[in-house]
Parts: sequence; structure tokens; C-alpha cells
Amino acid sequence: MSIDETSLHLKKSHAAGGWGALRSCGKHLLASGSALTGARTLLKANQPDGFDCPGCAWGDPEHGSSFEFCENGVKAVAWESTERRATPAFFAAHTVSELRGWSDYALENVGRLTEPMVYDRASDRYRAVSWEEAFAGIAAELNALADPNEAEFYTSGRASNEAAFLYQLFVRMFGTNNFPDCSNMCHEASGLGLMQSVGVGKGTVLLEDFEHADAIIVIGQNPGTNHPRMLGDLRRAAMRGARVAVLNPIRERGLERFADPQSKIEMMRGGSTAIASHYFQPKLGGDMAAIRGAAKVVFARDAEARAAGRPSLLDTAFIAEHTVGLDAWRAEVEATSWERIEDQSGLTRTEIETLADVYLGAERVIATWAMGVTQHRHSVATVREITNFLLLRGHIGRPGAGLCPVRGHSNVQGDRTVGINENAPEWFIAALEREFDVTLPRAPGHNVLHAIHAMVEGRSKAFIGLGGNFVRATPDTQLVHDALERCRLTVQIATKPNLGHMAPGAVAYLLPCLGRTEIDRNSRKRPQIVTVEDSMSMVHGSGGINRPAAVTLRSEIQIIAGIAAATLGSTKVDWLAMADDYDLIRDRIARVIPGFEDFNVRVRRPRGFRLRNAAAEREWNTRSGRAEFSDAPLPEAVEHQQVRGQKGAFVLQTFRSHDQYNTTIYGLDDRYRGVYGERRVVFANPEDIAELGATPNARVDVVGTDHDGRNRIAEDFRLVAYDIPRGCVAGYYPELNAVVPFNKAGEGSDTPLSKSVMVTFRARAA
Ligand SMILES: Nc1nc2c(c(=O)[nH]1)N[C@H]1C(S)=C(S)[C@@H](COP(=O)(O)OP(=O)(O)OC[C@H]3O[C@@H](n4cnc5c(=O)[nH]c(N)nc54)[C@H](O)[C@@H]3O)O[C@H]1N2
Ligand SMILES: Nc1nc2c(c(=O)[nH]1)N[C@H]1C(S)=C(S)[C@@H](COP(=O)(O)OP(=O)(O)OC[C@H]3O[C@@H](n4cnc5c(=O)[nH]c(N)nc54)[C@H](O)[C@@H]3O)O[C@H]1N2
Ligand SMILES: [Mo]
Repeated sequence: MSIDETSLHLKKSHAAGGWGALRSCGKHLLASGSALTGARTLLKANQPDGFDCPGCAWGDPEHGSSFEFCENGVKAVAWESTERRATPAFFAAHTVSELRGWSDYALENVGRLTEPMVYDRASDRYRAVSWEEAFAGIAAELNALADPNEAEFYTSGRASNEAAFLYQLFVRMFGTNNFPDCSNMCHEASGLGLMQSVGVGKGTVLLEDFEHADAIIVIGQNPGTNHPRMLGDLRRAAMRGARVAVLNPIRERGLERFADPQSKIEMMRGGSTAIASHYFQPKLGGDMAAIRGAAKVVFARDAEARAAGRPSLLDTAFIAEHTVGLDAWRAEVEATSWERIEDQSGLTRTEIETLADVYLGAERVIATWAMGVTQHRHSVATVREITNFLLLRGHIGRPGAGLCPVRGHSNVQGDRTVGINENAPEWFIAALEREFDVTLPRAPGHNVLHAIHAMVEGRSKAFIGLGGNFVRATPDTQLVHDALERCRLTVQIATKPNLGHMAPGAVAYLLPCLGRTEIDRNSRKRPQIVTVEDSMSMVHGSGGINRPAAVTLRSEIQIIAGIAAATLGSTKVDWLAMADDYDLIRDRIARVIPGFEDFNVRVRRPRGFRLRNAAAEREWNTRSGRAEFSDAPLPEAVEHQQVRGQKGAFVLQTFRSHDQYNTTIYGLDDRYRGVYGERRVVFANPEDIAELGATPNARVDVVGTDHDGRNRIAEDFRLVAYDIPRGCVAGYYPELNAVVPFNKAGEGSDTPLSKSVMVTFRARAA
């Protein structure tokens, strides 16, 4: 297949969004068997008196009355409000060994869990158990551990602030700081890099800033699929004439053209808006080099300007007053050769000069990024390089400019704010101690990779999962599955069955909880609200509107309180009272965490309130009290450089299709990339396919090439010829997690290298 045919394949499929998105919405509502409730439910998503969309963490507009939905928000809502149920009768009919052979897709399709279940080893089945028995059983196991540090307490980022705060309080009082968290696999590098550079581990922009930016640099993210509401903001910016420069090895359709399903004119005329004014396709892991190259151009142009007696192109006043370390970085940039920059980035000098021109041509620049930046070995350094670049012209702390790591799970940022942190700052622990009159452990606990190692080595014996799918989201799927099965205790708090639940420990509970779209009533039948924080640090309320999937369900908060009361007793903390009135939890949060003063009042205002971001006000909580330029050298060689010259070796990125939410698979299509009815595909450059001696569509096994004694093979994938840089290939998570190694991680961040996995291919017999 020639390159032309490949790109034809892309051209045929028009813009992202549009009628295709609307058709897909209808399909997902109907398939979930919840068209009516679904449609009503959607009208309440991200509304002041509705629930927070369980999809992504993009912010909500000020003018909240014009209801903003997106195709993938529809899928998330329809998925939760399905009519299907995974009842005790279902579990009676299937052994766990049998269910282990099902796909994630098939398991979640069984529907919502309805009753607490306990694993019965003799019959290899889950059977119903009462809530009280479950809590007592879990408490007995936790209290029988030799050391509280033998337990791992995982959190997935959908948990509300109230659930997460109560959970971390319970875990610390139990005696450990073991908080493996989905964000360890996600934006950890953003939090760390930003903390080091500007003193706050969060983005500095508000949604309104997108209305004022002249240039938006979108690095390593695919908003058309993962943050569709962001496309609306990019589209409005593009229509105003702002430049949108994209860095992505793949030409993602949503970043090229977007038809807003909510724009009547665009829908009637079949039109669409071009989003990216500039599209650069670096090689995997090449962004730090690309940004460094652009900075090199800016420094050179600045020197020329000054030599010619013109004013500096840098914001010298800002740099002098607010930053340290520019000279060291400039020296490092100037010492990095163009040859090195071009080779590592995979971009030409001319392309990088164009990127620098976009930057220099703008008064107000925003940089956004997601997993294409954070899931590499040098991700912290890359986040800091991006920050350096914006600091050069003072693009932090003024309207229309700033840093925007686009978060994943709808409350992953809030969970960290309220204490899901294996290495929480001293002030936070001390404040909890004062507030609750308790003594808490100080030693840093486990992140995701530590937890896996501890379970593999038998040092950890209990695993509690507050949502999520630990087995499928982590690297080395089989190894993690086996590690969980070897545990003495596993507890999974979930809405639907998934493969992670099919790795039961010796004692195993599966506890069904309410979803965010459902009404959560207390003992006096009063509906409760929870709160979440979005990517722009806006905290707002969320209250469900649907009837619960079963009367037996409890909220995450009630479940945590039940476990805590049974394990620790209620003398220090009245767990059950807090679980019966979430205002009481918010009162405690308000007293422990700065920025939450008057929490219960402010959260009931439309749109909630913003947590102060000091960096956005040019107050720098760093060691030096200023924003700090980093001066790390480029990596010696990133993975695509390491595999070059080894015949048949590639670097693989694992990303999301359009029909999935992380490990939840909604459907088997990836409409924007032209893949239908299958997920076992690997996208590769046609010339690479030819050089392999293969033909497009050939079936291959993907083989991990980390020589650490483990064999890593993901079987039976179809090679798809695609517009992707040579030496780089791509395929879907979680199917490919089998080849992601658990013993390699980001420097400083400990994030698995999900976007730079070294692989080869093995032909399959036809
Ligand atoms: N519908 C839906 N929404 C979601 C999710 C979902 O699964 N489904 N997941 C949520 C979560 S938890 C998260 S973290 C976010 C994830 O949001 P994204 O970060 O957009 O997720 P990925 O699909 O991993 O996409 C990574 C993108 O980065 C590009 N990329 C990969 N490697 C590189 C690189 O080295 N350099 C550059 N420049 N680009 C690279 C890929 O080509 C791809 O376009 O989305 C959230 N929202
Ligand atoms: N190879 C590879 N691996 C990756 C990534 C990648 O890009 N590539 N991305 C990483 C990223 S960014 C992330 S964030 C992680 C995600 O890791 P997780 O957060 O662990 O995974 P999810 O798939 O989001 O979790 C889905 C499960 O959550 C449960 N659930 C859904 N809603 C609720 C709820 O309201 N309450 C409760 N208690 N449970 C609920 C359901 O049972 C569902 O099966 O995966 C990481 N893993
Ligand atoms: Mo994520």
C-alpha cells in the first residue's frame, strides 16, 4: 500500500464530530437499553443542579445553561444508566475461572452489580453476602495483618472529593500511606514537573483563557476522543483566528477538522472548522527535543533583535522579577546541536522554526498536554521544558496564557487535592492529626509500581480498590493478575464487573456502589450531593437524578464508612454520621485544606468555586520563591533512537480508541481512525510494513523486547498501514498492556512507559 492510499483512507472520513457523532450517540443510548432515561440524564450533565459528567475532567463553561454534551460523555452516561444487571443469579451461573476467559467488553456488558458478593473458593463462584457480613469480614482480615503496610489502597479518579477524603483518613488511621492511584499512571509527571517549576502541581489556566489566547500548542493528546468538549473551545479559538499548533505523531482527525454537533449552521451545511493551523508529527518521545529546538530559535532571534538594537523578544522584566535559572537553561539549549534535536524529535529544523514563529507571533500562548507527554521515561523533564518555553515570554499568570495539563478521570485532580497521596506534605498530615485528634504515619507509602512489586514479592497481602480496574490498567497484565490472586484479601468497590474482579484473593469481596448519575439518599431520604474538581481547579457539586440501579446499592462513601467503622471503631471519628450527611465531611475538609473555607455554602453556587492557584497569580511556592527554569540535558537516546538499526524493532505507544473509557470498552469501532469491529490492530508506517517483509493486514504477535527474563507477548493483531513516523507504531490499551513492562518507569514520576514500549513482531501462520 502506498502512502497516498493510506492518507486517502483518512481523507474519506471527513471531520470529527458532526452527524457521525450524533448517530453514534443514539446508537449507544439504544444499545444500553436506556434511551429515555439516558436522554433525560444527559440534559442534567454538567448543569448546576445535575451531576458532573463521569467522562473527562475538562472544565464547564460559565454560561452553564446552554447544555454542553459530547458524544463520549453520552457513552459514559449511557454505560452507567443501563437497564442490564449483574445479579447473584448471573454469578451463580458462571465460575470465576470461566469469567476470566471473557473480555472486558463482555463482562461490563452484563450490567450493573446489584448486591455485595463474596468469593467462595470451593465452588469458584461469587455469592451474595450481607453488607454487615462483608464489612465484618474485611475488618477481620485487615486487623489480622502483621503490619498495616501490608495493605494497598488503590483509588481510581472517579471517586468524589468526599469519598476520597474519607478513604484516605481511614487508611492513614489504619496505619499506612499506601495509596497507589490511577494518577501514578497518568499525570504524575505533570504534577511533579509543575511543582518543581512553578510551585503548584496543577494547570494555571481557566476555560476563559481559551477565549483570549492567540496561540494554543496542543501536545500529545487526542481531544476529539478523550476531551471532546475541549474541541468546542479550540474551535471557537480557531474561528477567532488564534493559531492552534499540534504536536502528535498521528494525524488525529478531531485536531484537524471538527463539526460541532451543537452548531446548527455547521450541521445543516455539512460544514466543519479547521482546528489545527499547524500540525507537526514528532516521533514518540520527541517533544522535549522539539520544544528545545523551538527555544533555540527564540534565543537566536532574540540575539539578532538585540544586536540590531531592537527590543528583546523575551519578557525580560518578568524573567528578572519572577524567575531563576534562565542562563543555565540557555547555555544547555545552545549546547544542544540541531542534529541532535532533529534526530530525537523526528522533526526538521524548518518545522521547528515554524513552531517557534507561531510562538513568537502570539501575545498570549497556552500549552496543553496529556498522555503523549506524561507516559515516557523523560516526562518530568519534558513538562519542565514546556514550562521553560512559556516562561521565556511571561506566558504564565496573565489572561489568555498559561499551562494546561488536561486531566483524565473526572475527579483525578480533586482526589489528590483531598489527600490521595502516598507522599503527602507534612502540613497536610499535621492538619488531619489536629482535626481528628489522631496520630498518623509519616513514612512515604506505595505508588502503583511499588504496590505491584510488594504484592509480587508477597510483602503486601491485601488489596482494596476504590473503583478502577487495577489488573487491566497496569503493566504486565498476567503478572499483576497473579499477584492479586496471591493476596490474602481483595476488595473491589465497583459499579460493573470487570476482569480485575476475576483475580480474587483467598478472601475476596465485590461491593456494588451507586454511580454518579444516581440519586443518593440518606437515612432521612434526603438527596446528598458530592463534589469534584476539574482541570481548571473549579470545584463544583454533583447530584444524581436517576433511580439507583438496585435498592441494595450503597454509595462509595457509605461503603468506606462501613469498612472503617468495622475496622477501627467509631470513637475518634463518627464514620456513619459522616456517611449519612456529606455536609459533615465537607466541614472537615474545610477545616483541614486551605481554599475550602465555607465549602458547603460555596459549592452550592452555580459553577462552584475555584481553588486558588498561586502560580496563576505569579506567586511561586518553590524553593527559591521564583519560577525555576530547568536545565536538564536531552536524553542520550529516546526509544525510537534505541531501536533504530535493529531490524524489526519498534517503539509502540498504547492509546485509546474512540469507543472506550480506559479499560471499559463501549464498542469495537475507532471511527476517526477508520477501524471498525475490531481492537486487535497495530498502526504502522507502510514502509516499515514493507521492510518487515509483511503486507498490510498481515496478522502478527506483538513481542515485548525487554530482556529481564519475562516473556511478553500479545497475540494476534492486524497490521494497519497508517500515517505514522517510521520506527513508531501504535495500538490500543488495555489489550497491549501485556507487553508494557512493570519494571521500567518514568524518571521521578514512576509512571509506566505506556507510550514507549520496545517491541518486535512475529508473523502468525496464515
Ligand atoms: N472517551 C474517553 N475519554 C477519556 C478517556 C477514555 O479512555 N475515553 N480517558 C480519560 C483519561 S484517564 C485520560 S488520562 C485522558 C487521556 O487523554 P489522551 O492523552 O488524549 O489519551 P491517549 O488516547 O492515550 O492519547 C494520547 C495521544 O498522544 C499522542 N502521542 C502518543 N505519544 C506521543 C508522543 O511521544 N508525543 C506526542 N506529541 N504525542 C504522542 C497519541 O498519538 C494520541 O493522540 O482522557 C480521559 N478521557
Ligand atoms: N498501556 C496503557 N495503560 C494505561 C494507560 C495508557 O494510556 N496505556 N493509561 C493509564 C491511565 S491515564 C489511567 S487514568 C489508568 C486508569 O485506570 P483505572 O482508573 O483503574 O481504570 P478504569 O478503566 O477507568 O476503571 C474502570 C472500572 O471502574 C469501575 N467504575 C466505573 N464507575 C465507577 C464508579 O462510579 N465508582 C466505582 N467505585 N467504580 C466505578 C467499573 O467497575 C469499571 O470496570 O490506566 C492507565 N493505564
Ligand atoms: Mo488518566
